[in-house]
Amino acid sequence: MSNSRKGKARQTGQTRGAHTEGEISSQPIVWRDSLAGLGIQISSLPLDWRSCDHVLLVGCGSTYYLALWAGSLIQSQWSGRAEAIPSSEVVLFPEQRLPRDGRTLLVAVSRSGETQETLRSVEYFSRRRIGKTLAITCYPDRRLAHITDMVLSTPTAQEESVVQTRSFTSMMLAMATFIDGGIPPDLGDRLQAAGQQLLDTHAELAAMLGAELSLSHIVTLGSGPLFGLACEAALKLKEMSLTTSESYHTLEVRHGPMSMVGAHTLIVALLTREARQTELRVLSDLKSLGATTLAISDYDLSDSPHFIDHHVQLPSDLPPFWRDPLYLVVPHLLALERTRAKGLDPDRPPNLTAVVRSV
Ligand code: F1P
Repeated sequence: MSNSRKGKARQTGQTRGAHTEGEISSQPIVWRDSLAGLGIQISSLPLDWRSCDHVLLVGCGSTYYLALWAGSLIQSQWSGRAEAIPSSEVVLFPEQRLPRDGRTLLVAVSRSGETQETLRSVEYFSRRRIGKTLAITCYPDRRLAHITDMVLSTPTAQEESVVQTRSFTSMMLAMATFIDGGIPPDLGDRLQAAGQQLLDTHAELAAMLGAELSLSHIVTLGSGPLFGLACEAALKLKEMSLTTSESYHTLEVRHGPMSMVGAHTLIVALLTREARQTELRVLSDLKSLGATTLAISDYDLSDSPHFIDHHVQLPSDLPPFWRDPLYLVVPHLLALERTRAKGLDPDRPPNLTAVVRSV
């Protein structure tokens, strides 16, 4: 290829994905706006989930992973039962998957509010009259919001792209508002500042790692609620950059998947405080197999253990689960950069549509 053609190809590669890039980089301001709206909505939501016996959370793809994150968080602070399942499980196996007794709240998460499996799961649940339904969505005017009893929405997070980025992190804030029953004071400004700082500080790291195409296998790890976010990070890399990516509960990677780890593997580890020592030992094992490691934590690792190649530190002074959207910012950038480095278009992943309308 001539130099001028190469230059042109590189330029096209760089400008592809304008929607996705805009959606990723606008997250801080969109979070602040979403929180302002959610503060008003939550004040008139007529239900406290603690008054139920079960909370069942459903979604598809990204929004199922959001449900996994939330289910784990709810369960960690409650003696009732919280469970996240794909919407399709309710549609296909209702007798097995719906609680038989007690008061159940169904929380249906869907960016579009039009995914058939999620609509069908709500319709089925409502027909059974076993409890109330809540929609968490970016579209308060679409069908899901019309068929549920309650809605929390983040319309400013709507997207042009097929792949969910700011919609996901903003719906996490809707879920956090629901779990907390309100919003901590000044959170919008603080989260906006923290998000902007992450974007500014780690753009170069994401570009450098994203361009490292010899890393052809990406494994994302997370324990507890962070497992759902690890799944979402892997899905971004898969959908956008067509990279073989897998997600595991952090210690699970040692039970089989480790056989595939080597110099071609990038480990993206979302680390918890609670399991710090054990999780770091897993990273050390993976490094000794030749993997490159990227750790994302809300604690300091400046003594830089030799087995951590790259570290993203999140602020530790934000309330616990409210800061969780920050875990996804660098994985978003990494997916975007890798997609561009492969000459693909982040706005147009092959084979995917924004909404799956058939069951
Ligand atoms: C969820 C979904 C995902 C898919 C893609 C587009 O839709 O279809 O299943 O992986 O990211 O979104 P929704 O119900 O959240 O609108």
